[in-house]
Amino acid sequence: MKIHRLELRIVEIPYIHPFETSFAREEKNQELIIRLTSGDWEGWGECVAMESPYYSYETVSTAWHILQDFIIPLLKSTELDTPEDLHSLFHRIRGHPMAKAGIEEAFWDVCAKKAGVSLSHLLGGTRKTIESGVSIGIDSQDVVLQAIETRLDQGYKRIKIKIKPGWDLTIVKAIRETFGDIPLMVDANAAYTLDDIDILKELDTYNLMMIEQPLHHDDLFDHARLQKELKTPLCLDESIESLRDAQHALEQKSCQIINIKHGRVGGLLEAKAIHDFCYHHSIPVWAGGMLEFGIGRATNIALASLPGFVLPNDISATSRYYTEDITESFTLNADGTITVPRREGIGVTVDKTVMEKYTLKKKEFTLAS
Ligand code: OSB
Ligand code: MG
Repeated sequence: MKIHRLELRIVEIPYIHPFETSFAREEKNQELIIRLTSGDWEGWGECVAMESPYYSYETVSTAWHILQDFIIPLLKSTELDTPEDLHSLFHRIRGHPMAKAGIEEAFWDVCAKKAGVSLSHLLGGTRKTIESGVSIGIDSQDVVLQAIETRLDQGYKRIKIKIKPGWDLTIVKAIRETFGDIPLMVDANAAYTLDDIDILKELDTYNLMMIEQPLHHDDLFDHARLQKELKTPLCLDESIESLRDAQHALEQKSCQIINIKHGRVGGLLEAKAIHDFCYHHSIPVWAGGMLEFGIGRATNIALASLPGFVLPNDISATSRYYTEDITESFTLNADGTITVPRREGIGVTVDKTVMEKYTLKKKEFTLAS
């Protein structure tokens, strides 16, 4: 198939609550939305690069640049049949996994629609529902405890809180005192070093499900040293950018659990390869999130329907993030799960009127006639 037209647009939607991590406090989310057509088929992708280079070096602007100036020209009049074909096209472009993943996602959507199956089915998904957890940002103790109570009442299967030096032991202790032994984990987004070993050892006494990415964003070595000192499993997010990273991390015991985000690893093909490897070696994985809009959320859900996603995912109902979204909303089932869309492709419909309302910039490209 040929890709005939492609559209890039930046869409910005405010969060219901500001979201604070160890790297930033943000009031809104910008995503680069990709629409491509092949004949009468339409595919959608959501590039998860953020506005600022704090989680990853990519930004909305670098993704736009890489797509417009390097990836889109390669697609001109090119015949592509599978996501593998797409990868061999942009293989020479180093890095920029989120830009690549965004366009790959739109291509998978078209492939699934043409095949008349859901994205979950095309990926090899086996679950009808996925387990939903919730990620709670840094805030005052009252706000965090209240948020946890609300989310537990709604039925979320586990609570993840963001931590940073100075916001760690006190809040974890308060949560344990208030809510007892709920499924709880912490995510530091690389805010600690091995010099903080005393704090990390103290965190080790709270029966956490895991500690996510405590150390440097690109490290495997120090995490292996830390894991030796702790009984709590370490989970890597930022440090795993490819299957090779996952293999190296597991070989040197840098972690016991992996958070898979297809944007971070350059697409669903690589995400599935990491999943397959971990599944084969009985390493638990779960799907991370980047506060996606409906297109990205639908894709995360399809990915999390694979059998190795055995831990609750950072995939919450739309209402945890936004009052209005560019697709229909995802809701939480009574048992704390979200239903995997069964319709063809990503299984959600983009509301073009809503999307237009939040669009900051757009550009269309004609690739073949
Ligand atoms: O580290 O998992 C992370 C959001 C933006 C950037 C990094 C992270 C996150 C989250 C949000 O934790 C998870 C979600 O989408 O619900
Ligand atoms: Mg994380």
